[in-house]
Amino acid sequence: MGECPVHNTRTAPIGGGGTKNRDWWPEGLRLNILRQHTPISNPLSKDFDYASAFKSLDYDAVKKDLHALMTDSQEWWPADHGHYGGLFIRMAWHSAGTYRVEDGRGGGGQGQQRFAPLNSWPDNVSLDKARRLLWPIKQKYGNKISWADLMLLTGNVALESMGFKPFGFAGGRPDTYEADEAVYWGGETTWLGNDVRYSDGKSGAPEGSHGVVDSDEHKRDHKDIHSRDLESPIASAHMGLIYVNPEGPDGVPDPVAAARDIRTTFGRMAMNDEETVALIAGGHSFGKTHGAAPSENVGKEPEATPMENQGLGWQNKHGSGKGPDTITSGLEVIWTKTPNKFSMNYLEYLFKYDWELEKSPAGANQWVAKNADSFIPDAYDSSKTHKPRMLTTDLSLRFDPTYEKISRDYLEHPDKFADMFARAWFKLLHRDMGPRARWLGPELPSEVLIWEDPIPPADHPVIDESDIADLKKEILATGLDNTKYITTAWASASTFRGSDKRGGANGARIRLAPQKDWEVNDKSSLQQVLGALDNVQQKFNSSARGGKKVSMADLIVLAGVAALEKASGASVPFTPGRTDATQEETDEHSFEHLKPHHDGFRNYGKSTHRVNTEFFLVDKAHLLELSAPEMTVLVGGLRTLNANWDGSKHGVFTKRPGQLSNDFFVNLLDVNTAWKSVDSTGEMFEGVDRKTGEKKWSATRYDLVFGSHAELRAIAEVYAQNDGAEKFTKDFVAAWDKVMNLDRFDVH
Ligand code: HEB
Repeated sequence: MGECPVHNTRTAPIGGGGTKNRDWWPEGLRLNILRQHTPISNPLSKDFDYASAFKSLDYDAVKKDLHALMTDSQEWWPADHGHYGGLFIRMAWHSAGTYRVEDGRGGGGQGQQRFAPLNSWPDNVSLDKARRLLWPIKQKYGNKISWADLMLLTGNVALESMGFKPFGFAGGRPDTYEADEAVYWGGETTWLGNDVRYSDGKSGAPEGSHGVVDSDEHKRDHKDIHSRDLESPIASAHMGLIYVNPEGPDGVPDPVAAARDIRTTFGRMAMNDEETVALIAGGHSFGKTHGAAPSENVGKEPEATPMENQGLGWQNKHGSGKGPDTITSGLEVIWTKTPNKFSMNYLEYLFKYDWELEKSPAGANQWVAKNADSFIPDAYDSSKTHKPRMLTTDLSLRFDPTYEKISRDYLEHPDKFADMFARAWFKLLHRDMGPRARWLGPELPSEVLIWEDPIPPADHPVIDESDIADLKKEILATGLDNTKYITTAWASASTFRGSDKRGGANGARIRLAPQKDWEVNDKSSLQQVLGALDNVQQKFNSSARGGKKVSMADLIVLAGVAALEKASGASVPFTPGRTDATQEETDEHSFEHLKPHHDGFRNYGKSTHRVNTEFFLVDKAHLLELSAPEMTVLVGGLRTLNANWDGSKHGVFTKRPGQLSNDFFVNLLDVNTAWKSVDSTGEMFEGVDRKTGEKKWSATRYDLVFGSHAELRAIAEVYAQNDGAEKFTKDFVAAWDKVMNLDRFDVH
């Protein structure tokens, strides 16, 4: 009986095994994120529609089963204080809490907590048990409720079950069936590392953090705490954590420095100070933490645990390995006297007691109430009690001056606290769902929230085929350079991000701040387009057309369609029905996160010290839910349409700019052109005739990657071939139409 040798696919002589391109050329551009979540990885049939399946769900029955489960303690994983509520709230919060507003990725919308790396993150210890406890309910209701919805709904029901009234709930999150490779979680190669995400390499708290905090001693101003730059778009302080280290920055138990990290990370999740305090205080009004013994007792995470454990990781050798012997975070804290019932205890105790640093049984930094009686019930042994305890990050809510004001206000105004917690929790769970058109179920709140990026319903009949034909004529008769209609339509629609379903052409927010002022939208040309379309709109809307009106959002897209038809000779589909949002319906600050810093489709932006230009193109294509061929055909076509953001000629490899053609591909792949880099940064290139040396073209990395990258070149060849022109036009029009309608959840 020998030891099992080390097996891994790096060396395995099997399909998919061996040293791969990623190993040979770790710096190479990979297109893999454009190939995810295709029907090939989805076991449900192609015509399965989650929205209709959810509508047929007996929602009340699921909720009833969830309520029953809360107190149905299972021998294999017993419930603390006889209630699973705390565990389930943490599961839902960790599911949704990976969301970050900067790129809209992460979040609970795909049920990704089931897959690596999230299923195995050090912050997600024991949540494998929470999901397994839910399996009988998932099994019972099948495809009518996704894991993504079920996990979040369970968090909501947990709150209800413990006496807190949530703001509402919406279903409508279809599951994915493979690990999402698109999210940048950080560049670190060790769990809990943070050596890459802070540019200045700074970590932790200032010197001299001490062991006792009372009302004044520990209070310091923000300016005493050095800032540290968390790289974008990350929203957590360590690899493998949802937000921050509970013991304090890099383990240093300093509540004020911890507040700084909380503010940064929760801010990245789109939460302000009021929401942040409400979430932490509300969340930690329930449940307990688990650190019965040192973490050496704990085995491998789910992804690496031996097969016989069936995906249940972190096998615990300490005592029974469960119940009172559970080791999750390594901290051992019960915040309130009624961990399975909502109360104001958390905020009360936070201010009532002075706090003394201690070590948990697992050796982690935590705080115990000085001079307090021991009155908090043990989770399992009714003869035992505990003193109130807190995490370093809990004390942040008192010792950070701004958080303190908010916390005291909540303590004095329980209704305000409850209202803010309910709203922030709802936002947490729904932030990445996109517009209300995607929200399903009987528990939608009627109040419209600004972070929904609301779009008003149409208050007039929608334009029909003959209106559309007339409007196209009117648009083309304005005499404006058609290219401007194409870039504006693109600018309007391409803010969409499939990650959190924000942005897009609907609402015509390109007329509004901040979008109208973005550099990439070339203000003067945008204003010309909007002015011209305004005239068309006024004329149409004041004519007697049976009350029909055309929105600016529709007109912007239609102008792109008309211009493209003229430039291509092809007919381009158009789906009307968009409406216009107002400035009041637009959260300027939040919209700023949609601002493109790079848009390779319009040849905008270049390399940063961490990322090469062409990688940004793939990133953007992913947010636009494009495949590699769609990305390719769009870039090539837009170049011939002369649609660069600043009107430059880079990549415009054609003698007939403004006309849609496959010239970009034909000329890029022409072997008679020799390319050379013409700037020190490697961003700009010049193509010359090999024989005469005459300059033919100029190009950026966005352009040349379609000839240099072997897989993109293979696609480019298809469009450059003699039999490629017709296919090119057809594919371009289809991809264009797809982008224009990405946000039309109202029609598809
Ligand atoms: Fe929390 C728990 C941390 C926030 C809810 N938390 C917990 C813990 C920790 C933490 C460490 C423990 C785990 C174990 O089991 O051991 N948090 C934390 C932090 C933060 C938080 C650091 C930031 C600052 N939370 C939070 C929020 C929420 C929560 C926001 C919601 C809303 N948590 C929670 C709960 C719990 C916890 C419910 C309990 C669990 C149980 O009971 O199991």
